[in-house]
Amino acid sequence: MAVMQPHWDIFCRVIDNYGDIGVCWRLARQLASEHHLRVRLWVDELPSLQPLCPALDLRALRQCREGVKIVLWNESAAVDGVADVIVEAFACELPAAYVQAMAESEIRPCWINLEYLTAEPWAESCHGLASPHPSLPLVKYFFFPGFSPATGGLLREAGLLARRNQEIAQKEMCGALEISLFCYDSAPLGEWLESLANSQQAVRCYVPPGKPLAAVSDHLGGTGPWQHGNLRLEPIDFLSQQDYDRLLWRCDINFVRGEDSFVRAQWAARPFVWQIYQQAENAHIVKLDAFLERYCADLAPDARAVLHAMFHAWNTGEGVGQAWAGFLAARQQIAAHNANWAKYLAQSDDLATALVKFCASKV
Ligand code: TRH
Repeated sequence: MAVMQPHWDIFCRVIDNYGDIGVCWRLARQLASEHHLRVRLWVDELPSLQPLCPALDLRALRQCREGVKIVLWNESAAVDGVADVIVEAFACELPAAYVQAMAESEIRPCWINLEYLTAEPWAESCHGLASPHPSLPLVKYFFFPGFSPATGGLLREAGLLARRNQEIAQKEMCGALEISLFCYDSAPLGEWLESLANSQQAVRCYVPPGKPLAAVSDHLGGTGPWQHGNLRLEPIDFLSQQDYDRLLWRCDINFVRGEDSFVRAQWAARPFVWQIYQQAENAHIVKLDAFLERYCADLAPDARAVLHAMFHAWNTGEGVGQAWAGFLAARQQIAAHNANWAKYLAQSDDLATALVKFCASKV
């Protein structure tokens, strides 16, 4: 007798940028391809998914892509059956009718609130906590991604690091220092671009569309490509998630932002600089420091100071020129550290596996 594949529903509301849908799309694909689950991804805005999934049909209310059923989550989306596991991404609030159907279903589904990534220690104590529904016989569990075995881990596809190593081994040298620049339009580019323009070595910087390109255009005018002293800046297309990984593996240094590209840069194990998503009252700086604390824990004080200076300069706009000079000089040491850091992170279960195990323990 054929065994029914468990059915998972992932709900995602796009707030801004590509982070929410980037995480959900990656998770959905991995659950379907590696864990053989029937996955539906409910998303309230198809255009934000399209750059990540170019084959998406913006007019289709339901469609199947890369093994995932994608449903446009709007007011009229019908609730046609409750899944075995429901992932509510980033507290996006499920439709009331769906929650009611969950409460009425014969076998209670497992309800997960997938949280944003943070290195703050409180995430470890909150990971896996149960939150009973105030009026319905339902329990929601908090699931925190993170950097330690006490959390739900990080998204990492099977064989990712082997594919990375293979690709890096085949890399053809281009002679220039290659940098990818995925940043917000608030990034403090001025001093940094001048440092690169004046560098001894030729620099080639790849600039994705949207905010990164807008930030560069603001400083240099026009739409590029630009040759600025020894620096060449090349606008590139928005890549699929797989091709974006390849770009990170190829580049000598990666500038990343938000959540998902930040994680991918850690798997790439190249030196990287993170622009964190800005929050009110500088809450993001607390998160930045919590990450630096973990990431730099095993480093000698001088290297720790270099990383601290560069990440802070990039996020506050102060002292970028000097911090960059220090970062560049410590590049080899940072690369070695990042290789160890990626190995350490890869000792924990990847997030999809951890989530599958967690849910299995709750039903
Ligand atoms: O787009 P982001 O700034 O997303 C942010 C953060 O996630 C933030 O925490 C969240 O609150 C906010 O959105 C709403 O950065 P992030 O997280 O790196 O997401 C970008 C996604 O786009 C990621 O999945 C990588 C992917 N990407 C590509 O697939 N191709 C590309 O060419 C590029 C540049 C990115």
